[in-house]
Amino acid sequence: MKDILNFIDGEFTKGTSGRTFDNINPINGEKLGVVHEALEPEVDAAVQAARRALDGPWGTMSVADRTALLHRVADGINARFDEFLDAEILDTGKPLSLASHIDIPRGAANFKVFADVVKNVPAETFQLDTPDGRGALNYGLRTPKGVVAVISPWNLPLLLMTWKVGPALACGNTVVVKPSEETPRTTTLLGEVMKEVGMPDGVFNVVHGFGPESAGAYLTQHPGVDAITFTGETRTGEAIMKAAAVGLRHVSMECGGKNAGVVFADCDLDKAIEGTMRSVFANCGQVCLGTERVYVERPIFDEFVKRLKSSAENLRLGRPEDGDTSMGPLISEEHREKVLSYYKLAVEEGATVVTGGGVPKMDGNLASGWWVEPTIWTGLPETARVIKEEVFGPCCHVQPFDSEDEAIRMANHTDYGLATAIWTEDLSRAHRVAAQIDVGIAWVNSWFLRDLRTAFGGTKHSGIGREGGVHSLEFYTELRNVCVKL
Ligand code: NAD
Ligand code: 6OD
Repeated sequence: MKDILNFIDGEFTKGTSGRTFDNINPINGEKLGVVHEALEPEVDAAVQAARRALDGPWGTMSVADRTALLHRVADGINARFDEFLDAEILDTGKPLSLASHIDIPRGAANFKVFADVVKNVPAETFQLDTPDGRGALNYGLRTPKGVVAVISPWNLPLLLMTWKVGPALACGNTVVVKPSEETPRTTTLLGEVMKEVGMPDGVFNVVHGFGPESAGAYLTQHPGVDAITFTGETRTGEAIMKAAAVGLRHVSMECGGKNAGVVFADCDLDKAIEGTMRSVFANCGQVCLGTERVYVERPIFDEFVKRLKSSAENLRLGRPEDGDTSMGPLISEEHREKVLSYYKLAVEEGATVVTGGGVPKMDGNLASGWWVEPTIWTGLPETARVIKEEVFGPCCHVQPFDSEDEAIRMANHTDYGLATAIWTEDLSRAHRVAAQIDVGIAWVNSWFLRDLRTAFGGTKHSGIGREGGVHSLEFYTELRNVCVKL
């Protein structure tokens, strides 16, 4: 059993707190090892190391050298692909097929793509006429924000952490990362890759722990942090924004969702079922972009529910490495209690359980893991809590609608605004509906189809700001205008 350590100023360290917490395998509840918790002294050391690194070789490195180094980080992840895969699977229990196609490749791509974005985005320039006729030239100069705190969640640990670290480093910042306490492994492994590829000490630091009274709170409250980029629950985002208000630190917030799928009768039903299945059940429903509310036009409602039920009942729950496993467990016992409480609540609120709703019977030692059944409900009123609150589990409610306007109204009837998936073969309708659902990301006849150059983020309680492509540069740099009188 290998201890999981903090990574500060280029060194792996237990720190001085002496506090550890258990690293648990979600598939069977077994303890895999311990994680060394960072408290104030470790967080302070990490922030100071990150600050020093800004004044060191990292701060003076040319963009060409910096971006080349980030390409080497991506190559370093790919060179140790199987180790990253094993680490992610141990922490999350997700199917190997998912982690090997999505999580780990995206972990590497996040470094390459943003290195290339930084090299290719032109600066803005404006020529100004002046009374003497000689004029002036304005140009925008991007400088790093400084020390960036990255607070990341457990559902796509490497993918979502590097989605922030990639652009932050590409823009010349240094980072202190606080991965989720549930999933410390791949972030720690990235520390090894950073060392191998010659990243200067202090550029990438990792502190482990929880939120309140632990590494998360100490990091976001630290006055040496210039900007905070966060992915996680909306309520946590609110707490972090309060911390960031002191000293007017910049924040980027990628928070929860209660996303609607809208399925029109003119859709290609095979594609709509396949896409809705992925959007509801991928990663055991633990995807912020996932669909928890499905609105289906009445003429195909019964057929849709019948086919979705049959597909859900064909999902194979099992060990990550088994080739036919399509769904893993939830992340933790605590999260399973939360999801099961919604399963119970749905029934209390009057739902018809189409399938699932409980705990599956698993074989052998899997019986002590955090499994739940894929679940589909119908029949809830729009006022039900299960319709309004994010469950973050493998479940959805399916509801009929009779007109485009009604579908749009119901899709928008939520405090969240992250994503939607619209299923129709009528392109005019697709554009019309996409323009009217209040979200940051609208997919048409697809789901989680990502182009990292595009804006990513949410409206309402789903977040503040946009990352992706040039939008990441906007968050991770300050834009200085230089005005040169000619
Ligand atoms: P969470 O908010 O519980 O935790 C996220 C991170 O914040 C963890 O590292 C945690 O330790 C830390 N944290 C908790 N309290 C803190 C505090 N007071 N100060 C500083 N740090 C603190 O979220 P989670 O349970 O890990 O992830 C699931 C949630 O994340 C869901 O709501 C999901 O929708 C959301 N999410 C959103 C996106 C997006 O892109 N919008 C992506 C993935 C997940
Ligand atoms: O693909 C991404 O860049 C991204 N941020 C995905 C978020 C998924 C939420 O669980």
